[in-house]
Amino acid sequence: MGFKPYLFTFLTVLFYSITMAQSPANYDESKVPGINLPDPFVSLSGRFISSIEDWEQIRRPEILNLFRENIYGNIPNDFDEISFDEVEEASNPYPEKAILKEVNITVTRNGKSHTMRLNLFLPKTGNAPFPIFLLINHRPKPEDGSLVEDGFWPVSELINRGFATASFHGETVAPDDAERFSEGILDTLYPEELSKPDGMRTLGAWSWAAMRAMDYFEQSPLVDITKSALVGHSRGGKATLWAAANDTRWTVAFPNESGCGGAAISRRKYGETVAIINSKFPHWFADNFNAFNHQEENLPVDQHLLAMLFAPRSIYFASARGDQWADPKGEYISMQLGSRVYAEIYGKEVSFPLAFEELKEPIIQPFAGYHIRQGKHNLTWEDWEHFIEFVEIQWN
Ligand code: GTR
Repeated sequence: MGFKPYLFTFLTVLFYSITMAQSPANYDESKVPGINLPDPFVSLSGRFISSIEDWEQIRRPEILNLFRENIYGNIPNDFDEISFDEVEEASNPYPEKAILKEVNITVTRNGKSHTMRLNLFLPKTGNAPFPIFLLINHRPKPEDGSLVEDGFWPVSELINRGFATASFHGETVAPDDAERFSEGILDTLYPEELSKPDGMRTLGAWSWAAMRAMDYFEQSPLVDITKSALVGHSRGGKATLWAAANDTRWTVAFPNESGCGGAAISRRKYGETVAIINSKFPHWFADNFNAFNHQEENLPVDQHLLAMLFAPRSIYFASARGDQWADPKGEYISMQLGSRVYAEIYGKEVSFPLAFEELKEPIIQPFAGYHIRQGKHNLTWEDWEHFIEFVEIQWN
């Protein structure tokens, strides 16, 4: 057997990628590199952006496109047909106070179809149309067929407070699996995305699904989309950010503990890094994102710019003290910097004057908010309570 240089090169690269990706995460603030963030208010051609018109016509589309191309990939939005069919499969856990609608959303493109399931609860009392919270549920469907998970999707409490609420499971659109992720809408509806370096991957597919849910709400007389909030936890939080940055029909987004590739500033390299996430979850982001493994400083954007895409709608980030993997401080800084768009472009009073270390209470104000709670990485009723307080300020 002769010497095979290509095999040697392959093994060297493999070894290097594995060891580098496994280099331990940094949790030492003194080792966070000095960072130089892209300026939100200077366009790629060097134009200084200070008016709403320049922001909306030039800079916002430019930033959105940079995220698309380099990080999240496409969300193809063309299809031939969409239909909404109600089915009755699960039992309603709250028949006394809520109506359950199980909706099959079927999308057809080039003669092929995919059906996703949306579960919607509407209050039995009160007047339609109802404000809505949609949860992107990245967890597997419970085996016992139940729809609701205590705390994570607190349907009963949301109904008590007069909200409609819905969720879908990400796995029914794109499985959360590096081998099987295409066995959903990618293989069926958008196979050409698979060979593109900026092609849609799992997080993009979940974002696409949130848009199809919004298509349903938009035509429903029971849902008020001028009061619509998208919620997701962790990987679902990353998809929440990307979905609602693209789809301006959402009026508020709540990425909870979304961390790396979500709310946190990538250049801090604190906790999970771009190289770690791309090696553990190669199916989440566009292939182009790999170019920034260990080279976050070369990204043409950072996550504070994503927060800015919500203006003049509202955006709220949430962290947990026991979730250092997601870099809570990086999530907060991203909100502090991102919220500058409200003051500097839209002339609104929005500010986060406290340093991260000084935070004691949730910051709940018009347009932008943040909280950090005690405890571990999870989506809990405590998080939802603050989300409700926040929408009550935005929507009343
Ligand atoms: C972790 C991953 C995070 C986060 C989390 C989750 O393993 O590293 O980026 O998304 O999973 O989704 O709970």
